[in-house]
Amino acid sequence: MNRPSPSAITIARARQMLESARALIFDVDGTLAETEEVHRRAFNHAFVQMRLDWRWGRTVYRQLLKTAGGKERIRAFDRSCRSQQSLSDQDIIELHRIKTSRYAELIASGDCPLRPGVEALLVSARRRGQRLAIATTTSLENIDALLSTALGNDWAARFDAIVAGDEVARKKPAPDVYLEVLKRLAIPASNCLAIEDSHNGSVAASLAGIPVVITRSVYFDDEDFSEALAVKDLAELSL
Ligand code: XBP
Ligand code: MG
Repeated sequence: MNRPSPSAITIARARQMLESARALIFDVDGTLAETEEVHRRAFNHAFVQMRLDWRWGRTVYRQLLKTAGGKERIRAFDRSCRSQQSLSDQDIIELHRIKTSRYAELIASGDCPLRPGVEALLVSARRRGQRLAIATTTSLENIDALLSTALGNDWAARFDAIVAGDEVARKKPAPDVYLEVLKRLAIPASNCLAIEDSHNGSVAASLAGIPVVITRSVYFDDEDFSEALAVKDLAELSL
């Protein structure tokens, strides 16, 4: 008798969790779309505009992604490359503003589509009567840039709750964004499913008591997700 492979078991289990959850809570960056490469380009654009001799290559950025939050990432990098922080909080806010503006321009070009299986899952979930939510570290501005390009200007109508990083006290891996989504949905954590791509996101959802399915993204393709169900992408779970 042919035993199912571990990946077949994982896919079957993840598919069952996706179908039976009362609400699906999506991370954004790396999960809905491979946006981190666009973020990285936008950061580098902002460094040039602010006349900083910084440039984040892919290898450095992969490490910097361990810090959730663009402003927090800039601050962490600044502290790592100088004995004391040289950028003021105002500098960081201005740098991040320039970066966010450039990110929106790059996303509007249409070069960053939703990942395989994402839109089909949003449609099938709605058809099953499931609630949909977003729990992300990025800003509402960035979510709007991505989803208005990918889903149209009425994209927000698809979601029952949308919580962005700056709306809560602590960013991932703290559970704050997920706890706020649960509050707005008024659904128990165990009846929901979080869909994530990073260790920070998996920890944040788990701390909120929410089961997690990982969809591997480019910048976290080598991450150890032994504590969660990990699939290559949501197209494997097309229902
Ligand atoms: C990923 C992040 C964000 C983005 C950059 O968020 O950590 O900080 O890298 O966006 P997600 P900002 O939880 O969606 O994976 O510069 O707006 O923070
Ligand atoms: Mg992510």
